[in-house]
Amino acid sequence: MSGLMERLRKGYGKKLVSLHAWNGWIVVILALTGLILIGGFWRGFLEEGRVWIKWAHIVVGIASILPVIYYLLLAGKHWKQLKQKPWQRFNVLVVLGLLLGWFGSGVLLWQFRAVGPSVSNTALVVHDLLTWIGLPYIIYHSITRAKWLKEPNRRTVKNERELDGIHPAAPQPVYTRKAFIRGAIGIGLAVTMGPSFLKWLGTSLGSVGGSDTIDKLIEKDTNMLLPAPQPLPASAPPMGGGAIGKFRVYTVTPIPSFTNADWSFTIDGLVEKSFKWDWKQFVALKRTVQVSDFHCVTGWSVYKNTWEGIKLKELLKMAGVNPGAQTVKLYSGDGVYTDTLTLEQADMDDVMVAVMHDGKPIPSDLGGPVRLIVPKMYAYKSVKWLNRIELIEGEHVGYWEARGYANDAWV
Ligand SMILES: Nc1nc2c(c(=O)[nH]1)N[C@H]1C(S)=C(S)[C@@H](COP(=O)(O)O)O[C@H]1N2
Ligand SMILES: [Mo]
Repeated sequence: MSGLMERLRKGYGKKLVSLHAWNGWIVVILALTGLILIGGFWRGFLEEGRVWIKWAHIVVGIASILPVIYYLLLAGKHWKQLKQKPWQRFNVLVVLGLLLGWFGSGVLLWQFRAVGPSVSNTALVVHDLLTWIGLPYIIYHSITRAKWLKEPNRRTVKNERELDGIHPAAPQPVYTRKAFIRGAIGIGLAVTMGPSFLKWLGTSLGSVGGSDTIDKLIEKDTNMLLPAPQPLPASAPPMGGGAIGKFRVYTVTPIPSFTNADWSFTIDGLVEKSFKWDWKQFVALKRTVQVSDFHCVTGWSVYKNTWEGIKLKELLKMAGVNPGAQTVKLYSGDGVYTDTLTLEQADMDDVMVAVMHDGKPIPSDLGGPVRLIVPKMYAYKSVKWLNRIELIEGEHVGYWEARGYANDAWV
C-alpha cells in the first residue's frame, strides 16, 4: 500500500498509469469471481467455496469505487488533455459508465433484503447486461492495447509523454497487420461470447410469459413417468395467466431423472402412519392450485406461477405428526440436497408439493416430477426432485445453510 501511495505522489502521469493498473486488476478479479458465480458448472463443484467467492466479489466490488473516485479527482486535467482524442474520451466514458453501473447495481444486489425483489431483479438484469457488454469491450481494449500488438519500444515511451502532456501524440500511421489482428480479435470475441450473450438476452429480457422456454425444457424432459398428471381446470389455462420471468436452472448435482420403476415419494420419521407412494398413487392424491411468486436469493424472480400440487400441510395431516417431532426434513431425489422447515412454517397454506406448473408437468430441469414450493421464503427452501419428507426431533442444517446461506429465508 505504501508503495502505491508513493507512486501516486509522484507525477500526475504516473498516477494515471498506476490507477489504470489497479483498476485493471480489480476488473480481472471481479470478472473471474463473477463468472464463477454465474457459471452453473461451478455451483455444485465449489460448495462452500462459492460463498467465499461471493464475499470476495462483494468486497472487491465495493473497493472498486476507490480508483473511480480517485480518477474523478484527476479527471478535469485528463479530460482537457484528451481534447484531440475523441476515441480516448469515449473510452474513458464507457469505462466510467461500466464501473459506476456495476458498482450501483452490485450494491443493490448485495443489499437485496433491504431493497426487495423487484429492485434487485432490475439490478441483476443491469449487472448482467453491463457484464455482457462491458467484459468483451474491456477484453478487446486490453488485448489490442497490449504491448505485443504495438511496434517495439513505442508503447511505453509514447504513453508517458502523452500522459505528461509534454508531447502531442505522433500521427498514427495505418498498420494493416494491426488492423487485421484487431478485427480478428473482435470477431473471436463475438463468436465466443455472442451466443451466451444472446442466450442471456433471451432468458433475462424477452422474458414475459416464460412458458415457451419452459416448453423447450419439457421437450427435453428426461423423466419417464406415466400416467401424466391431468391438470385441474384452474391450472389449464393457468389461473395466474402464465408465469412472468424465467427460471435459472440450479442444481448441485447432475440433473436426476426418474422412471416409474425408481421413483417413489416417502413420508416417514416421527409420524403415526408413514407412506411410500409410487407415481401412480401419488398422481391420484387430491391436488389444489395456487398462484405465487418465486424469488431466488441471488436476485431473480419469476412472478405469477400457477402451481398445482398437494399442500404440505395436507400430507402432514395424512401422516399424523407425532408430538415429539420438531422439524420437517426435506430430501431431494438427487441424493445430496436437503432443507428443512419448522412445523409452523410447514403449516403455511401456500407451502406446496408441486406436480405441475402453468398446467404442465414440471420438467426435470426445474425439479420435476415433484418439487417443493415455499413462496414466502427464498427458493433455496424449494427443494427440487423432492421425494422424501421426514419428521425429526431437533434440527437439521440444509445444503445451502451449511454453506453459509442464512437459516432465515423469509423474503
Ligand atoms: N435439489 C435441489 N433443489 C434446489 C436447488 C438445488 O441446487 N438442488 N437450488 C435451490 C435454489 S438456490 C433455487 S433459487 C431454486 C431454483 O429453482 P430452478 O432451478 O427450478 O430455477 O431451487 C432450489 N432447490
Ligand atoms: Mo436460489
